[in-house]
Amino acid sequence: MNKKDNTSEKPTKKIDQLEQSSWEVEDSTMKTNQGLKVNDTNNSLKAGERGATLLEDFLLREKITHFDHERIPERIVHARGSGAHGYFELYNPIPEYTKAGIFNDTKRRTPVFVRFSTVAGSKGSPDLARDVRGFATKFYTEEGTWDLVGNNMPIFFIQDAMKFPDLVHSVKPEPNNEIPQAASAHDTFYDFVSHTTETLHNHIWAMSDRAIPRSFRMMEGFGIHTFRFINKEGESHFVKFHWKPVLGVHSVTWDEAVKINGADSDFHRRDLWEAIDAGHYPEWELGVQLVPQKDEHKYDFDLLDPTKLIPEEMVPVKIVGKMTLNKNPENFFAETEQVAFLPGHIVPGIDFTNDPLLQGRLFSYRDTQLSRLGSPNFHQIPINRPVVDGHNNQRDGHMQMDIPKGQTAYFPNSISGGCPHLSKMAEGAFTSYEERIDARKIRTRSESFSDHFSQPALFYRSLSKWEQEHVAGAYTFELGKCKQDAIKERMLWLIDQIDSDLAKNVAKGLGMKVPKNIEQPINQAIGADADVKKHQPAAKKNYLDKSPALSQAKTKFDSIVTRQIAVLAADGFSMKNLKKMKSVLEKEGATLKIIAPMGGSITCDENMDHKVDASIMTTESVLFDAVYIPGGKKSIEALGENVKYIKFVNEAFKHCKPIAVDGEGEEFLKKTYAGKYTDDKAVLVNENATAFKESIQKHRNWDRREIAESVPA
Ligand code: HDE
Repeated sequence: MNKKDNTSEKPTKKIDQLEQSSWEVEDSTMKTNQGLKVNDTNNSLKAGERGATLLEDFLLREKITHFDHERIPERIVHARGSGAHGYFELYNPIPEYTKAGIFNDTKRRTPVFVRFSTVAGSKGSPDLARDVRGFATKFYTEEGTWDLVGNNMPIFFIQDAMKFPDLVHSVKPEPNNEIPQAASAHDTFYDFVSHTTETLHNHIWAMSDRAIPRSFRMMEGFGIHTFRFINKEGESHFVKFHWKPVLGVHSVTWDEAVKINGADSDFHRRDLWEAIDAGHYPEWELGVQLVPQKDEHKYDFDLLDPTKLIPEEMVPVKIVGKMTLNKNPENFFAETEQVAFLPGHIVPGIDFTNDPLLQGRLFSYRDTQLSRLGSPNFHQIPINRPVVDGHNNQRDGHMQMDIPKGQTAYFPNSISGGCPHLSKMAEGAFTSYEERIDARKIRTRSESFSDHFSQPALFYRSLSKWEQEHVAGAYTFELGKCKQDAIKERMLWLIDQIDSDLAKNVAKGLGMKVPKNIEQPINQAIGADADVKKHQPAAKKNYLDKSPALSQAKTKFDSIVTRQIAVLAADGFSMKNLKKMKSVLEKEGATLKIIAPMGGSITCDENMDHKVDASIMTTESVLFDAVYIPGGKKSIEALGENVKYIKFVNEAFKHCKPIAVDGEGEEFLKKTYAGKYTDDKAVLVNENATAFKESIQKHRNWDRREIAESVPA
């Protein structure tokens, strides 16, 4: 993790460009948009002190008209998002695979802007919805802008762009009553999923802990589609992109997610902002899975099918560089809201495949920006401007920000000496990979896309026991929220095709039985004239027993950087105890926050005042990663008299978090559930700070989960 250093880590040209275009004025006088100095922005122009407002009031009209148009349409999906600036650096050149400058020049520090998002909820929806997260990166490269518009799961719900409106309409609030917000747990979504079996793989990921991340900074990212790398010789390799978070992949529990949404619905947004602000810059390594062109048909799945991943055990992820996010936006709207990502923004050395979902996206995103940002000039908005300026004969349009000069706006011309002139491939021009195509024009789905069960089953098999239990809990919750039994039955039958134990567990929770047969054919995502049998999901295959890379239990557990530790204390707490913990945990990058009975400050047993970070009335256990209770007789007595502290610790215990107490803290612990289980490896009584640190590194003690379930918090 890099520490804050404003000058040396500035992502060069892009930030300079943004700063130049930012709204900076030298004198602080208020002026209208036409530069007129304003002497009153509080009162409209009236006919007399108590009279009617005059139509003449151009100051009122300018102010109100601008306000009336402050909102732009929110994104139809991924409306709720948070962004940050940073840069990408390459470890080693890979010219054998791609000629892209960003993958060949280790001296470059390519500026990036990343926007993380949820998918289903609207702009003001809570951060901890069970949902896929968007992970979109704009690389401002010297050869033009490259957008890698991915998610935090390596596969997508559907195989063909034609199904996207159906998918989104099914998961969005139901159209008659606009309920539920930012939630997939309702009939229309499961009606769609249970009839569209290609969704099952992404769906089981959405039922896993990946859908409730601890932080954007602790999520993987994936380009999902198979793209192409093209080298100088014009050779193609298939490539899949992976972002690997340096902090590892960690999540919260569902019970926590529900409570976090109430306690701090900006939890992820705040977490990202505060980490960057504190100089704990989030980092991800970029990895690529490479498949030579000749191996296109080597696998048991189709590389063009976006509902399939390539297990890392079959094609390893080659780490090529690192991204660091080191600057918060100056203005949410100007940057995070107006940023426009397009999968069609690529650079020489990267190209598309015929993945039918990707092909549709190449159309959709430009179209979306036209309606969202309202003009084909959206590339002129500062956040969307490439670091190499465009130069062509496109002209005019809404909100033209440039003043193109000269007499000609066409090609070819002689009046302007042929400018702007064309460039050759050898000079770095983009040319498409010359893929040979010899085909019939046809509206259908390839049979090689019909395996809908093997990879959901592989994913489930690869999870640890606790992860599997969370998946079962999520299915049970989601289906439990559905009203129609027919939908639940279809889902149970489908889950049974993935894993029969999983189906039995879910059925038990629903108070239902797994149906033996289901009215066939179940997959309805086919054309009216299609051969129905041919399009039903193919029999499950087992080409790999397990893919450990898919399990969060196999992630990194070596850091406590940015972990939030609640220190429960009142007047008279032991300073010696707190010092001991602070010196170790803060050195390792964790943040300790004093949670006192009231705001203001408290006095320790050494008679010093300490600023309170939050009163117990204004915060919640779910907002912290671990709890520490220093000793001090008076302090412990005060905590023991306040039921909110007992609830705080009970919840931390329920969520399998590390809890440490020192001195008289042990007395307080006895009043909580944690006090009954002091042999628990993450309940530490009078232990050293290093033991607590190691416990926090492990994120949670999942071995506690059965006992935790019984805690009525
Ligand atoms: Fe998107 N998607 N999408 N999507 N998507 C949008 O574009 C769309 C898909 C993803 O932070 C929209 O600017 C279609 C896959 C992210 O600004 C829209 C299809 C993946 C973001 C759109 C897909 C994504 C979007 C809405 C099926 C992962 C947020 C606003 C063919 C690889 C980007 C906008 C940001 C946003 C369309 C499928 C990721 C409507 C038609 C697959 C991260 O254009």
